[in-house]
Amino acid sequence: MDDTKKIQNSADLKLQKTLTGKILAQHLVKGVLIPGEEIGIKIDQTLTQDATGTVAYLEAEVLGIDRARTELSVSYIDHNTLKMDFKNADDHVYLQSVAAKYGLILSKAGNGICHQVHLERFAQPGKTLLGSDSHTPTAGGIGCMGIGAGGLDVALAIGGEPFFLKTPKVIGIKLTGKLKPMVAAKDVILEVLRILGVKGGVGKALEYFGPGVKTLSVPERATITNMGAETGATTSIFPSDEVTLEFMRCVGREDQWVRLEADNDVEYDEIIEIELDKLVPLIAKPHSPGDVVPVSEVEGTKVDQVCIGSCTNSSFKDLVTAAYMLKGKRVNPEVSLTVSPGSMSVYCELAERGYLADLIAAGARILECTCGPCIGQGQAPKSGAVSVRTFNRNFKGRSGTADAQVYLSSVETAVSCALTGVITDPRAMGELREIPMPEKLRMQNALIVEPPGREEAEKVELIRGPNIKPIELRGELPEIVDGRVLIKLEDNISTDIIMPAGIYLPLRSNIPEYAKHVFEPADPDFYRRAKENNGGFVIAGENYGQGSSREHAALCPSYLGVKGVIAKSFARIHLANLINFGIIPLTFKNAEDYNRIDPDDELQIRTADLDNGDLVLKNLTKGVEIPVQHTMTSSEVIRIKAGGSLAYISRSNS
Ligand code: MIC
Ligand code: SF4
Repeated sequence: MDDTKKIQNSADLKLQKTLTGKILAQHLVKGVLIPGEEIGIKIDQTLTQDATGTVAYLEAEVLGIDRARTELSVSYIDHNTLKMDFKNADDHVYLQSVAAKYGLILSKAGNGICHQVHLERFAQPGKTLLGSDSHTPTAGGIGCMGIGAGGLDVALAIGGEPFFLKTPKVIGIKLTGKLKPMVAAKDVILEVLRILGVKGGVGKALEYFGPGVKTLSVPERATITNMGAETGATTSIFPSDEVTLEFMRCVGREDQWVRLEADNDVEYDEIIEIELDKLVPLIAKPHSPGDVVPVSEVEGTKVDQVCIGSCTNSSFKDLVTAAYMLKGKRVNPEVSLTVSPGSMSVYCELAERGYLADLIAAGARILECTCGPCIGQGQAPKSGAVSVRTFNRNFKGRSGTADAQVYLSSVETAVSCALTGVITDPRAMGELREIPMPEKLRMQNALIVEPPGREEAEKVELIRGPNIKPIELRGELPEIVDGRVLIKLEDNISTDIIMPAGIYLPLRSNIPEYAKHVFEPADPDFYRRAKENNGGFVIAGENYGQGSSREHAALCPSYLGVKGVIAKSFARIHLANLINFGIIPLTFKNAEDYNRIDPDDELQIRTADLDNGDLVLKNLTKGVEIPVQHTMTSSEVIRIKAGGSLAYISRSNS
């Protein structure tokens, strides 16, 4: 055996003792499990949501996919539910027709937030789940490997193709002790974010272990795995144990339970230890989920708005916690409090047990079971407002108000703020009674539509309203790729800056219209300049494209002719999306070369040079050559030269 092989085998063995490695190994169809190496894995389940789903299914049409080949695929409608005009309504009808034709389960608007519903009804320990939403790792709370991806990757997985990813390193997060009263699972993940920051998880999986694990219920674990996405991690996962079994019994799926955990002699690439009993209530300050401090540090700040819900904190336990704290009290008159239940099952249970009445009587405004304010769909704060939210993202402007100050906290902290009108450490509010979990959470089926059988499905016509425009394919790269620098950006640019959501969500299935808003929060003139220059380049700092999985953040710039992004580093999902839509992703070999490029400079690279990982970027304006590199595999280089994966696959199929 040669040396490289020996090293490979030992890396392989080490990884396979982790829970992450075990699930990857069971699903491996291509490559070797060595951190950093590309592998292909079989996907058991997929999920899409409407804001990414319409385009994913339009792409599935381009790819000629006719029927889901997964064990289970679900299409959720939970982001764009307000239907201010025909656009969203048309999208919903399209999604319903797609679900019937392709054999997908449809979760209609009002049924709940995709990750909450998936956790309750479908996620299974040991399975792989690919979702066109960055918070798909929520399913890790039940021991299911959830990974977020662009819609094209999900469409391919629906068609039975493997999903390709770089094998992650595994960080073991050891939990010891038990949380003190008024300290919540949300504080655990805020602590992880305080330690790792918003890019510390890139290329890694976060795997929880240790004696503290059994003190956390599945929904609490899911809060933690959900927000692991904010570290940039590929996935986050908890073992499947008796607590998992108890949850699966509660939702009527105990037959799907299997025990899963890492081996006793597991060796993680890195270990972070969190003593649960030492944790204090934490809060992420504006405008980054990674800017975490103890609540006590910002105590007394006046609060205008509190929002409870989102895929991070909308479980039965979360909302009963809110109801207990609010019962018989009154929300501070200067605060507007909203509550969005995570699923219809949670909502009904709250109603049946009287908790809903407690929330309403205290002055909480109950919103639909959807993403709502989290994605800027309503409840935009007043100008300059302070909003405390139990959500996972507080990027500037995401709430719909550019100068709002959004803080992220646990339900306990958020309710304390709603009652007092200022940021308050929840421990000052007294102790919370033990929350009684229902023995059974009755699943509500009124808004779930099962697909018809194959024969019926063949007769289904896809219904496309006038706002749904076909996806255009990009042409092959010319020999020389050149153009102007259209914009130069700093570190940690989120997809909310590249392709804002909020009021523009109804344009998700209309790329020509949506593209008019590319980079609008950073530079409202970008669209005009991109058009005038016939595209060009984007220069960025570290962690470019952090946040959502929305492929529109690549698809729309690609539509405007953006040719390449040269950054200090990229976020995982966005990098894949750039390749899918033909935008060349390059990084500086020397980070300080970022300073050798200015807006409007004329840049040039040779397409043939992409065959090497290292290449030269010419800055023709400044007369300098800048060494840059890429991490694309040889097959990704072929695809980018063809105008991106979508263009490549669809031309190869025809
Ligand atoms: C988000 O939280 O940013 C979203 C909206 O859920 C996105 C998906 C999208 O943009 O549609 C995500 O997290 O991937
Ligand atoms: Fe919806 Fe917010 Fe969760 Fe994204 S983060 S899926 S917008 S609730």
